[in-house]
Amino acid sequence: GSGGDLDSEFHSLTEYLMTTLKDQELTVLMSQMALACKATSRACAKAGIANLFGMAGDQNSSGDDQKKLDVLSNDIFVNALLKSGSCCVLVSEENEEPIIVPEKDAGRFCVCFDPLDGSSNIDCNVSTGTIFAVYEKKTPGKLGSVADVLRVGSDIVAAGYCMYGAATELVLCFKGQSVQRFALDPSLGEFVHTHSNVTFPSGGGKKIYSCNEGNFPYWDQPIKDAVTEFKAKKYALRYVGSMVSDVHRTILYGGVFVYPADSKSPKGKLRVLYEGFPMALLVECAGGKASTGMFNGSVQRMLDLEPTHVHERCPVILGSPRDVDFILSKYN
Ligand code: AHM
Ligand code: MG
Repeated sequence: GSGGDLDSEFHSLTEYLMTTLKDQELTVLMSQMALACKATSRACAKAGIANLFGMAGDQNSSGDDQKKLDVLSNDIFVNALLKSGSCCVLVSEENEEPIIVPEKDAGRFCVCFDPLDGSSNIDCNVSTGTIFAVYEKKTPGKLGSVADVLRVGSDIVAAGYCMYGAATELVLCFKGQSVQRFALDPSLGEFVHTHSNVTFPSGGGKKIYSCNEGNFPYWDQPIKDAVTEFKAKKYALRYVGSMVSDVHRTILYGGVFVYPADSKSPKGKLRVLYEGFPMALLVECAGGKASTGMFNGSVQRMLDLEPTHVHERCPVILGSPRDVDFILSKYN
């Protein structure tokens, strides 16, 4: 709309889903995802007041301490997705075992998600986010199985993240379509469509590298060489430590995000199903590249991996082709 404080024309997420998807079950699923994102956004914003900071006294599947907000947001997503009637398998970072949806509530889709990623940032009010990937069931019958989610990343039909930052933003990509941005208007309670066809800046964008450089001593020589050369080329280092924020900035400003394998964690830190894959799909749809770097003896496109376990990890190198190719050239 034009002029004034209040617009008279809105383009909402709901409108986008209903006019572009032509798939009622997927539309319902995405609406429930968006609702869960709004509820999680509200929970994060109120955490200090509602005394949600701190531990819930439990551990998650990776053995990390679980925070109250982690538990709450996981419940929010699991409940919203179960009720959607469009899911048959749910894989959450917070649940050791995949949730197989009972037949009476089951639908065609499988969702892998990290309900509140970057949880080490919660207590100091730094941005966190939700990351998710959606697959269509491939095994016969109504009941889903783990085989429906242990497959190559290029099978993903929809991926996205929601960032709980100064503003809450939802970034989405449906298979074969471009990346879309939506911002939560809290007074409207709606995600408003702000940008279509989101792409990396041409030429690679700002010269930024993003990694936990404290791990430098544990990296392989090619990663060390690449990062040392970034410094020599006067790149800026930007690292939030929340994957959603670091990837969001990388897509919008350019540069590269790296969480490589290292001698402490030979498979890297990040999870294939609900961190590596969805971000790789979004980055590729935005014209970037996503690789594992050297992993199991070869440099692999991330979306070509075939995970064998729902909580499997993989090394991550993603960003503008300029910088990803530069890093990968160090392996030649
Ligand atoms: P989490 O799922 O336990 O929150 O861990 C994932 C997070 C990512 O958001 C981030 O990219 C990475 O861990 C940061 O790790 P580190 O603290 O080792 O730099
Ligand atoms: Mg995580």
